[in-house]
Amino acid sequence: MSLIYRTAGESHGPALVAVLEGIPSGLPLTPEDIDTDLARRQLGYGRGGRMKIEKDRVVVKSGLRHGQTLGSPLTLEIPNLDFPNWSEDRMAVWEPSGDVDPITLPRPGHADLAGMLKYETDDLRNILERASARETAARVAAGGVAKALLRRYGTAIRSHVVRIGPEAWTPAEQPVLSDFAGVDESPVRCLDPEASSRMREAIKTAGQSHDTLGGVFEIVAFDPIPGLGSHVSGDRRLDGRLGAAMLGIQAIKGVEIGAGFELGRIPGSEAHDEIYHDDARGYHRRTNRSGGLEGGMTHGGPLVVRAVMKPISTLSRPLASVDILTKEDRPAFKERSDICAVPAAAVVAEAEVAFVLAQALVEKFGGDSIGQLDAAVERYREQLA
Ligand code: EPS
Repeated sequence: MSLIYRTAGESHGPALVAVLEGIPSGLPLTPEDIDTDLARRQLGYGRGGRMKIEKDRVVVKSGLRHGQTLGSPLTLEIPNLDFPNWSEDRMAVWEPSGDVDPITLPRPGHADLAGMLKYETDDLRNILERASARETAARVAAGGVAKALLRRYGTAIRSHVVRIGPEAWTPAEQPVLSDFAGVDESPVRCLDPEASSRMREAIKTAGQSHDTLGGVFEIVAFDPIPGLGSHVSGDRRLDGRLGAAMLGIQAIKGVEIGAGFELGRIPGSEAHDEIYHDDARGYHRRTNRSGGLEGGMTHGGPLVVRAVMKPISTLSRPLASVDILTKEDRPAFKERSDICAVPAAAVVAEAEVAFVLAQALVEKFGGDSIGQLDAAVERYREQLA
């Protein structure tokens, strides 16, 4: 059995839910393993009014007893505290008591228009409620469980923002684990204080001009077990699986692993990470242009993934659109939204990277209980030593 998750839930519906299957029995979990990341996802300069309403906390509905997983499907629910404001009319689950105006002005860049054509609706709310990035709260909850599993085997996952709109900051050297200690204190989750202020200003300026901003973030997984993923088939290469996981996040339009697109510019003599060995460290590298993956497998060095998020498509000064009922030219509709959610997207991407690694871990080592998994990992580590 491999490890899978599914989410369900609408942005202004009763709740968001994640169901995970394949977590071995006996994994200890605490509420903090999930709630800490849920709270981190709500942060970041440039979020909208919704984040003042929601206090995302997990309610576990199945799969856990006395703080340990049972090996059965784990159901994680995050109630939408805003739902009572929508439950009678716009998001009534059953027939509403009065009329509800449909939304008919699709936003360029959003799922609205393609979704309306595909799902045969003339109320765009039927599409946008699920397309909303509010869904990522459920992914982060699932990622909290994956992180707890990985932590047991010494892997830690961190993220930082390296660009917001025109303002960029790239560290001179690949950051180490301790560099991330204060990253959540930055209003934009950037490791450099001076760049943080520039990024914050850029968001403020965008907000003042009724605009939105995207950006770039980087995820680093420290000390992955070597040999996760496989070179033998395309769908088992971790590069592809991580790419798909990143591009499956709302508004993500590009992904790089390690030096990424830069590798197209430099010669082979500068593009690879030379191999060394000593007794203390075993095999190691002095550079990490591969981003920790060779042949689609972890080699044990830090796994580095970067992704770009496009600017949010809900604009308070809307772009040109067409009314889907009358076909008249009209500005797109406005909905309460964020100016910039790149810092939050980085937290979501941590969860996705964690899930891909946890999946690869469970595939490689198997076992239905955590004791069986521990024993298999231990045997493998002895083989590597
Ligand atoms: C939210 C993400 C954004 C917010 C949403 C909450 O979703 P979207 O992708 O639809 O812009 O706008 O909040 C609201 C929909 C609202 O009512 O303010 C999130 O990350 O929780």
